[in-house]
Amino acid sequence: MTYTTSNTASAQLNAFQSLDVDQQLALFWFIYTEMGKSITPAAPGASTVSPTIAEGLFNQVKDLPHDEQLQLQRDLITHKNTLISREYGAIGDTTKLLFWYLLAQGMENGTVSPMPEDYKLSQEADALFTQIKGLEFNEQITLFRNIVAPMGVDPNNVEHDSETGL
Ligand code: 45D
Repeated sequence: MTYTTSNTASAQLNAFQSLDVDQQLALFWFIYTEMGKSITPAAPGASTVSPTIAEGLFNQVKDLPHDEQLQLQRDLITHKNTLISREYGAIGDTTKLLFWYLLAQGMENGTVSPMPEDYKLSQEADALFTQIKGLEFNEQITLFRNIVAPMGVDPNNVEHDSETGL
């Protein structure tokens, strides 16, 4: 897979990916709380998104116990070869973004395991958060798409995993 990244965004992409898994999740959550209101699933450009596919994947997650919901989000970031990771890896980048958005909404409305109330970002993650807030809206979207694109497992490009049998 190839991704196009602007120069500014790629520094932030590297910084994001160097955070540990939980800090990535936590920062992504804070990003959602910051900009969630300005995201409208009917935004222009929605043509490349497949809402039904994002919802189908989300519905599988929604029905899982809370600890498994958290684990599978960690698995997406660490590219663990699971069924959900593979399904995720097979969908388009903007649809991946919509899937994360649905997860965040689920965390807000109680269908997905929520954030602890008093969670604090690490200094590193918080510094990156400040930078991201300073980006233009379009740069932010590009960055988020580049963050979610490589997550999960590309089912066409992975070795057999004896642990999961996939
Ligand atoms: O206890 O073109 C920790 C569309 C540890 C439309 C944790 C769009 C402690 C078409 C790990 C912290 C809308 C798709 C717990 C465009 C602990 C279109 C858990 C744009 C519980 C452009 C943390 C879409 C967890 C956009 C589980 C811009 C954190 C979408 C989870 C943006 C965080 C989506 C999540 C964003 C964050 C989603 C799920 C920013 C999701 C963020």
